[in-house]
Amino acid sequence: MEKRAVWAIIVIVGAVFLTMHAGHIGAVVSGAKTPTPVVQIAGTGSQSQSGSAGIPGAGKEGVVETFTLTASGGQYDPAVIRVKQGTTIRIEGDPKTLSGCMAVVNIGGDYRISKLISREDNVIEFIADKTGTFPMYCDMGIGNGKLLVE
Ligand SMILES: [Cu+2]
Repeated sequence: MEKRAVWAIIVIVGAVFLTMHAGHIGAVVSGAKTPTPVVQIAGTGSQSQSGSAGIPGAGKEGVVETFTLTASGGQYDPAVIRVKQGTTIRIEGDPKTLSGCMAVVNIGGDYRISKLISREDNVIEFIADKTGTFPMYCDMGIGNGKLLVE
């Protein structure tokens, strides 16, 4: 391959990478502001009784807590989603701020959730049936979120 062609590929790949991870690079440039502490405390999320009685493992049967997930500077907000075991968690992702690799929301550990948030499909819903602290991160392994199930 011609040298010029090789350089063109390097430049294109670099540009794509920068676009994908603009949020993170922005965070690094702006001095990576310290993550906000616990924003969501159990009970402050909008709670509603749904008709979903009889959910397997439900401790707080039928309780649905809804969280709106946004991102800025490579950090998810709320940084911590905290619920009681058995709660149905409904995460409504904001497609405007969840862009690039931040659009892929992963919840690790035993939950193994991975979801691409889009305008058409922005909801992650599951039952918090396992207790513990689980990392919530983007497709690049950043985002610094946490799911706390007590
Ligand atoms: Cu990312």
